[in-house]
Amino acid sequence: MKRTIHRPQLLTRPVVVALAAAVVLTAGACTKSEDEASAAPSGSSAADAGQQVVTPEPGGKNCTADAYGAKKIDLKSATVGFSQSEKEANPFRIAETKSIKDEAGKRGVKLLTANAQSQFSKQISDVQDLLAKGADLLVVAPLNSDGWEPVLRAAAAKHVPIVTIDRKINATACKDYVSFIASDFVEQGKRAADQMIEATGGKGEIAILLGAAGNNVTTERTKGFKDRIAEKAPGLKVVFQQTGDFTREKGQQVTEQLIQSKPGIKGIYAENDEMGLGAEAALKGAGKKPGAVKIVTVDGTRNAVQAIADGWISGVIESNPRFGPLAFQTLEAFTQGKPVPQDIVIQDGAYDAKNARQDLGKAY
Ligand code: GZL
Repeated sequence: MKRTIHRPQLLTRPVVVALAAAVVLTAGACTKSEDEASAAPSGSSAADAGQQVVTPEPGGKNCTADAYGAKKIDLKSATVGFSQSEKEANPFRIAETKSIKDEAGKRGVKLLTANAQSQFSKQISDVQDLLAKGADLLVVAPLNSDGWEPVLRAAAAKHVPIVTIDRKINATACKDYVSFIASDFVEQGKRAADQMIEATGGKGEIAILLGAAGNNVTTERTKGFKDRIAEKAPGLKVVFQQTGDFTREKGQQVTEQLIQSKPGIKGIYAENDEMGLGAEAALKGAGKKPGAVKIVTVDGTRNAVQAIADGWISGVIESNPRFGPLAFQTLEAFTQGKPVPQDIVIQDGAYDAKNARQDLGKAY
């Protein structure tokens, strides 16, 4: 699916959840006006609260409860099951889970939660368990893209609709799942490449700390980055790439190996902040000074944005994990019989030396 995305200014976003709601709700010719659909938190724009902004996709396909074969449900009296993929050691996951819980609480919706602790087999059994406990609707943050068939069959047998957030599952929209809400990860990779080109002057040897294998985020962030480098800075050569599994510990270990084998490395593209912070620790341990090796990462966690202010990281592309409002708006519209977009692409900001200090409060 072609994903078009606006390139937002550095975190100066248009508003917000009302737009998002309009996109989600008006897809079904909703009767609410934009400002009724979902107001930003009182006293501030949702952008200040870091809520997700949707990139309208007028030509996108929709899904309705009838087409999906879902039974009529009143969200207010329903039980929603949330399956989280990775352990809550990564601020991305902490913020993501908090956003889902906060939105359920705001709406007074009963929420059952499970965390797979980064083990795919556990995520499969977690979802089966949520179904057994009576979940009427599921929100799933998948660890992997493949292997979901058993869960999809079990949910379909119980007519339990699934909304997927963050990572994509290889299945059929509006049959196996209702809607997929996520960032544009190829675009994130391209924007990270732009920051790397700026930081390095477009010449020299660079390395990639790859995310975990088996999911679209890693493949798409890698593709976006490499395509952009090839297009804009052929003088930058990727001479090393290895997975750091999206963890700080592995990111540090791999970087320690990297600087042994490639002492002249000029830049490191870490496919998430945690690995980027691991790389920083490795460089510190090797006696390097801040900025000696240019680090660019993706997520937008507080620690990484602070590391920009401290000179260790050159740039961070945001990957906004606050899926709660959009996920529940999608469930609400869907259970009211309104068509919802099968693909909802959110916009992400970015941080660099120019805005890190002033926008630190928007990081998570
Ligand atoms: C991206 C998400 C990634 C984060 C990592 O949306 O799937 O998984 O970038 C996390 O921090 O491990």
